[in-house]
Amino acid sequence: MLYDFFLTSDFISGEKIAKKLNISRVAVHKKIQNLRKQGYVIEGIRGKGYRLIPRFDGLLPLELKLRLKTKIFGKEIITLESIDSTQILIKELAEKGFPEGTLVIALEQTSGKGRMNRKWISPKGGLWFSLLLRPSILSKDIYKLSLLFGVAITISLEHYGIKASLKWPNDIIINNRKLCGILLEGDIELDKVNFVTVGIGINVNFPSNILPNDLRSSSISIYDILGRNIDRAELLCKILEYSEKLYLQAINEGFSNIISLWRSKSSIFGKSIEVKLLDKSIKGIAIDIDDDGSLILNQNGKIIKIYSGDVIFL
Ligand code: BT5
Repeated sequence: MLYDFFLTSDFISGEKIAKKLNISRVAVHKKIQNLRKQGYVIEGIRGKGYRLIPRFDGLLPLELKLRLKTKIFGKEIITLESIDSTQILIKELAEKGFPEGTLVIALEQTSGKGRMNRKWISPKGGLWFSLLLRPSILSKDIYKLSLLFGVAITISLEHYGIKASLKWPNDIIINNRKLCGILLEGDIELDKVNFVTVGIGINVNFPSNILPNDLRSSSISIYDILGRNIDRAELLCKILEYSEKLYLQAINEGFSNIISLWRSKSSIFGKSIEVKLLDKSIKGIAIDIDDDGSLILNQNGKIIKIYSGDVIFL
């Protein structure tokens, strides 16, 4: 593949490329124009050859596809410089019939979405993406998928020496500050799951103090923790690889391993918490998550199960 030649930062002559690919110089030129049309910046200097100018931090489709060791996740990749929300585009693609594993990445989002129409602030430097799934599972199992992705992201972060923990239902936190949010949206008819879109936002290469004032004390970024930028493409590949592994396992064998991995990576148990539901809030001690993914709470001796809500540590 032509792109392989550009994986080093050196110039490579058109002649060399033509010889290696066994094509004409004109064909090389055409292929280069084609890559440029896809958003790659390829410098061409007479007498020296061509050189790729890294622009999207390795997040362009061809670069990712070369690194990604997955079968399904990332089958189709679309990378955009800016978008309102990757969740909106992935839903449109799902409705058009794009395959399971389609991935939309944006370098920034101007209108990122959280749950219940809340905003997700998505400046440049973060990792903002949405993945399309067409799982053959029952609709009641859908939200266990957000536990699955939480586990996969937490394991991926360990590779950088980052010990994050999972906060039910969908947050990844460090020192009680939010590093990552997961948004799962399903298209369901009766009990049939047509598709699920998984939106993941991780604060990576920016200090969290650039976020709006009201988020500064409640958010954290990888940059805050490590004091340096990391290769977002590498992190994304790890997340996709781990999550695909867990996903295939869940589809074939059920979610029991994911639930127990989630338990081992959560810091919520034994803590006094308040769970905000739509119309009320409940205080109690978090005991466990059930095999169906719900939160088990001890409210003054009464054991209750909660299926959705926001947890605040007291
Ligand atoms: C979530 O919602 O945590 C899900 C966030 C999913 C974002 C991804 S990015 C790619 C994809 N495309 C999208 O448009 N969305 C997904 P929720 O649990 O409702 O949390 C939202 C709350 O988190 C907000 O109300 C803020 O308080 C806080 N928040 C917003 N932006 C943040 C950020 N960058 N870092 C930490 N906290 C943030």
